[in-house]
Amino acid sequence: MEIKWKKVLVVGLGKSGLAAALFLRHQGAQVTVSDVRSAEELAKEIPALIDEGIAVEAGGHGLLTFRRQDLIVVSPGVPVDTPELTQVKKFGLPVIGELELAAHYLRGKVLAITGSNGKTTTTTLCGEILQAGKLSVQVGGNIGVPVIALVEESRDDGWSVLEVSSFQLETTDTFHPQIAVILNITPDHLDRHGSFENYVAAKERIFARQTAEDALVLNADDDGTKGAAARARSDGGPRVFWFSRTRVVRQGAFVHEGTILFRESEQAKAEPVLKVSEIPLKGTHNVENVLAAVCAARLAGVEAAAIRQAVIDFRAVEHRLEFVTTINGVDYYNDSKATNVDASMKAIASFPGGIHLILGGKDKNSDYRQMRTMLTERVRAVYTIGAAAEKIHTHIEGAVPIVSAGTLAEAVSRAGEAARPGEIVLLAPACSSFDQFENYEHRGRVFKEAVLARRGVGKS
Ligand code: UMA
Repeated sequence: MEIKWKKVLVVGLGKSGLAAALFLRHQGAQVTVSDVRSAEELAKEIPALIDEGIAVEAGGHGLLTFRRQDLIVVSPGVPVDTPELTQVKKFGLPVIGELELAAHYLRGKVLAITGSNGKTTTTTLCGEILQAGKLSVQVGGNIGVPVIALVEESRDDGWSVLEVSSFQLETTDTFHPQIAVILNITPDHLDRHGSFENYVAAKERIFARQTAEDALVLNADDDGTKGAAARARSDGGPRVFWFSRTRVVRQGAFVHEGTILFRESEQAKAEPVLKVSEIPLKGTHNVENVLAAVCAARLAGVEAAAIRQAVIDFRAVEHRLEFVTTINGVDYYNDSKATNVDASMKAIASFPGGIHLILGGKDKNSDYRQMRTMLTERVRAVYTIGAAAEKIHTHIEGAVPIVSAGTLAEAVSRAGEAARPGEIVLLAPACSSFDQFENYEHRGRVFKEAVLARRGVGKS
């Protein structure tokens, strides 16, 4: 991709936009960034950009700014149907995402992981396993480090382990991972993609450029990913490997009599990797994440013994069913990354019962009625917060007692007071955080602070 002297607009000045703008500038492009936030809100970012000779349009997107470019690079959080983008696409102006830009420059091999849930844990785990296998590895993507920021350090003989979201995949064209993993597909981000079909289509772009030399790892226990196999195999697509918690698969990773095994091909003998009881993470969904990581890591060439040790040494990722502390016999768990209904249900299913559950935030056009049976069976009370509280109340009324808490601090306080020794207070909100917080990490930190502030409360 020849960028030198080209006029390039970067849309969105978050982590991805900032990294993309600086990268493009260093490649010799004439760069402008455009963001809907005001100059005051961008006060921290603007001076560094001006110093680099990057022009900034703050407080909104101007159609003229968009039309003057040779190329437009969009941040993942910017919808592709933003009016200015729709307009310029009509004139044939190329519009690509930050991941696509990075794909043109990234050296070495790529292991990319997508899915509605489990991406962050599986990506982190894969990174640690590849490292344990003595491979040169860097980890990034939706996990928090823009892929474009990995380009400089990437090596021809190294691996980039990338968490990739539907937002990032939607705007890719040449992105080509040697190993792609789809963990599961359940409804999420319907507000952005418009329909479940569009969301699935965005996720499936992960294997659009794969060839017979590449591998696609799919979840045999997940209805959402099954259709992908047929679509991937057509036209000389990748070899498909499966992982399953419940059945023996022809090629891939599976559980048999409490042991995780890997089989490279239908003809090969299955080799034991580790025992399910050795996995240090809670919940059956984490067994699936480990299975996916085992499969991907074996395909990348890591020996079974190194995989086993890395899994045993692995600890929960922050904000993913993270144990916070025990106060007066009550265990507090932070699953702020449970930003959709399916993730929240997986968190609930990790405990037998006695759960005081904090739900709510910014709704994503979700159906919370699916949770009713599980709430009745395992949850003592739900504490609602944020903008989605009323909708959640309507959807789950009658299934479980509901406390309208409003804020996270209030929810922690009410749940902490109600919970008896041996019970659980769980933040698994089933919504995104942007109504009350900067992001899910911020929400998780506020939760943990509120929990830790309860130490000493109720003690005589
Ligand atoms: N903006 C505009 N115009 C718009 C919309 C937004 O100018 O129409 C501006 C905002 O004012 C803001 C900037 O765009 O200044 C934000 O861009 P962004 O939302 O792409 O945020 P980044 O900081 O670049 O973070 C992105 C991912 N964010 C999203 O996909 C929403 C981060 O994933 C990711 O970690 C980061 O790139 C690095 O790769 C977060 C996320 O919530 C964790 N992801 C979703 C999820 O996991 O469910 C997909």
